[in-house]
Amino acid sequence: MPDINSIVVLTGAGISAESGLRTFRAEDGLWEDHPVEEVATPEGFARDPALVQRFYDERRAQVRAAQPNAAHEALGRLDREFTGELLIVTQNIDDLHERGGAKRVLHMHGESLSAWCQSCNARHRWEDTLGDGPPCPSCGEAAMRPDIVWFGEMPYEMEPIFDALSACDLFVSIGTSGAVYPAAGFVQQAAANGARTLELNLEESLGSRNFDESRLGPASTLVPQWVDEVLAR
Ligand code: BV8
Repeated sequence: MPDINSIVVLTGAGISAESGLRTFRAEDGLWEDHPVEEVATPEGFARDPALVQRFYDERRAQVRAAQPNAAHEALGRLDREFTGELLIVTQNIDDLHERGGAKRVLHMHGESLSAWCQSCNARHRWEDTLGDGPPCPSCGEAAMRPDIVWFGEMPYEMEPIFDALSACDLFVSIGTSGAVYPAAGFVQQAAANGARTLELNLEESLGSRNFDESRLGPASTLVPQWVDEVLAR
């Protein structure tokens, strides 16, 4: 197999499922009888800010109570020991990659533990609730929203992500259904630039046919195995 000098890993909710954090499409995809796609939008926030703040306050508390699992820790080991280029692009808003030891992580859909002031545009690490309208530490206004990329909003860090996809020789997708763009299109972008593509997922996804290889099973088993393979080369 050709040398591996540059890896891009894309992760989705499935990598955090075994840490007890709910995925989007496993259950009925509803929250308080609202479709998540409706809650996770600027329109949903404008229509009912208290409902959307409650949704994210609850998930922020769940993120803080969750622990990284063997898959997050294996990617932390890869980050420490792989001497080539590595970028972990996550669609997840939890901080389990960081707590699992990974450093080269980009949160393309924002972060649960970050608050974004709509009055002065400052962003703050935030571990508590936002629903009660706390004052922004920078400007004092009660105008902070979750620092999350909602449907219809531009994902973060797209330029460094596209650069990494153009340069990588291996693209690995872990725990994502391939339902949401532009993340779901990354595999084609990497393949078009000559990268090999590998999917590690519990079940076949919407994008499985786009991968050179698909391994089905829980991330906590598949990811440590794959990291061992890469580091043994
Ligand atoms: C954009 C943050 C424009 C929120 C999320 C019409 C109008 C407007 C936009 C669109 C439109 N039609 C299409 C679009 C684009 C839209 C989109 O793709 N919609 C979909 C619904 C069709 N995308 C956007 O709006 C994006 N922005 O397009 O901007 C633009 C773009 C470029 C340039 C200019 C303008 C923004 C999308 C971001 C939305 N925010 N999250 C929050 O977290 O609350 S999306 C959310 O769902 C997640 O972040 C994630 O990205 C996404 C998909 O979820 P997954 O992570 O894949 O989780 P899922 O449950 O689906 O799957 C889990 C998988 O894990 C399963 O396959 C399962 O088998 C597996 N699994 C389960 N357990 C395990 C496991 N695998 C391994 N081990 C296990 N134990």
